[in-house]
Amino acid sequence: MRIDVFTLFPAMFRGPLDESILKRAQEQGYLQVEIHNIRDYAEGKHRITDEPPYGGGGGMIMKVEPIVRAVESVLGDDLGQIPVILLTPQGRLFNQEVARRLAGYERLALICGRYEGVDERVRQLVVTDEISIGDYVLTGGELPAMVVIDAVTRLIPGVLGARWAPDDDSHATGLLEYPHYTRPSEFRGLRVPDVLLSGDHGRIARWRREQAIRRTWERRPDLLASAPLTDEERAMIARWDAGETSSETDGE
Ligand code: 9D3
Repeated sequence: MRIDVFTLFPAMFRGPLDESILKRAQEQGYLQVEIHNIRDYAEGKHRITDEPPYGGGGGMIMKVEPIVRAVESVLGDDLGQIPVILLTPQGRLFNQEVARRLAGYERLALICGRYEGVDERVRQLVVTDEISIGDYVLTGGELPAMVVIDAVTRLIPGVLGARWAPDDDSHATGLLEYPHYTRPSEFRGLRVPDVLLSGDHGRIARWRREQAIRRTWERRPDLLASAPLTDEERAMIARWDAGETSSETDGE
């Protein structure tokens, strides 16, 4: 996949893209990220990229010409075939389903909003989708663009290695993860649950499943409505809802 990023702060992308899985995905040819400085497409002695809004109101607005010139010159004839995504607080909320959809494209373009936002004509001329990563206020679209790149890249077949199926992870099963442990088996008096040392893979799988459901019930009950659960599992949740304590269900 090739991702073209349009930003006023290209240096922000260096660190995250040059480490770990994103770095390896680029080295191995699964991912190509091209960072474009919108300022390079601004004209005039001062290469101005933002101006105060018509009608007043304070703050600054990103000018239309540099952004449209940048996107048109990089995408060329492919404009119209490639999703051009504006990162903005006004966008649709990003989630795993959106990540999976975007991972199906061979190319994406991401425009990072800054200041109070972009001139509305950017939307009319080049933007096909708008994404927000959540209901909190950031300083611009750069960190959100990195979030999108990260979430999409790990879904590209081969990036996580053949042994790892990304659909095993929590937001794909619809549940939070069960508790994980590794050596040592005891640390400061805290023991790893015996079941995990038992070697009984059937029991381990049942314990993990129940823990995942329990954790989701405690922390993210909203996820349970759409999680794929058996009738038996729904009955177990109903007992928890009815006020049964965990000590009553923990003992075997
Ligand atoms: C007073 C109205 N503000 C909107 C909440 C103005 C405003 C604040 C922050 C306009 C832009 C920004 C910068 N944020 C982004 O560009 C942004 C963002 C975010 O702030 N939260 C979650 N996702 C995103 S994607 C882009």
